[in-house]
Amino acid sequence: MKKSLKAALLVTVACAVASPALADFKQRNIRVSNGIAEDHPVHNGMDAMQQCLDEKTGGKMKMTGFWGGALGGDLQSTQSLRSGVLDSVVTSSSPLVGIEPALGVFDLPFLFRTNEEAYAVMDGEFGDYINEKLEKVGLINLAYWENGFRNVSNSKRPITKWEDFEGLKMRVMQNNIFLDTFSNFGANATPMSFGEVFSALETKAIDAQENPYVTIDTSKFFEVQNYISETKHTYTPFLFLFSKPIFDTYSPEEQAALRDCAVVGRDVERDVIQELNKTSLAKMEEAGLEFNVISPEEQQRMLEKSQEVYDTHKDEIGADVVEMVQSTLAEMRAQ
Ligand code: TK8
Repeated sequence: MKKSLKAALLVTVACAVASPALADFKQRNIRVSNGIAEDHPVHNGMDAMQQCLDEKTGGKMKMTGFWGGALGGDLQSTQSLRSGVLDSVVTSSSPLVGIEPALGVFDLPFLFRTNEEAYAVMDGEFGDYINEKLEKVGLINLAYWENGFRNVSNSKRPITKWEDFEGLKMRVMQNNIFLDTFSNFGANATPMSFGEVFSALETKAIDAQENPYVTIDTSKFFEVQNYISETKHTYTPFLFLFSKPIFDTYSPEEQAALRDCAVVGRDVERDVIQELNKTSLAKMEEAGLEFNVISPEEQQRMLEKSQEVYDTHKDEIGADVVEMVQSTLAEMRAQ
């Protein structure tokens, strides 16, 4: 055999061994819509996810992130997924309760106490159960990423007890559980999409908003706020959603690569958030914001005050759904 032919054959054989299933992957250009800014840890997670996809697919599946709501807000992008005109979105679960009411369970105030509790619920059977419900409304949740525990910022005063919310003009997500939670504390709560928050704070149309530290930092809300109070009133997941109509046209290998690599990205994203939480808070204090932490006793008072919010929303979320999470948590806490 001629030397060059032999060499060529060897290369072909080597490639076939290294990546036996490359034929199962097509060139894919996946648009990923994000409401948050480009320097949010979701970006680090997506880089890790991309590297994983490159390895699995020989560089065939490519994601492009769009940031700051460039492709539309959370709700709008999610609707575009359902109709198959957009591939993917990383969104908080909260604005989607109109599409899937069971997601409202995550919005119940003071449900989770730690990240570990949230991870155990989301990454386990319960998370799968919610994912099945999402599939029925045209959405594939590749994995639960993190937005995180939410804290309150405002331009008026420190929040040390629920009475301090009295009369605060407060932006809440487009979600009735949040609306009721803060109205119940006496705030003048207004639902608003994320993309409108900065200018509403800047023009003083609103006094207050609530989000995880890293989101308050990267979306620059702290630049137009004076107080930051650690309330940890809710843990909000980010869902890494994929359009079911588009997902259904992918090969099983492509689908598995997306799911597996979304988990790789999730772990990186969660880690980077834990790191950045500290730096984000330090940066905000350095910028002159007054910082306080509400006491565990006050958190308990807020939870008790919020029982009526649980009662009002339990049925629409699904009593079984709420009980499933509560019993998982009770088990964890008993250990
Ligand atoms: C980003 C949002 C945001 C959420 C909100 O798209 O709306 O306040 O917490 O992080 O999903």
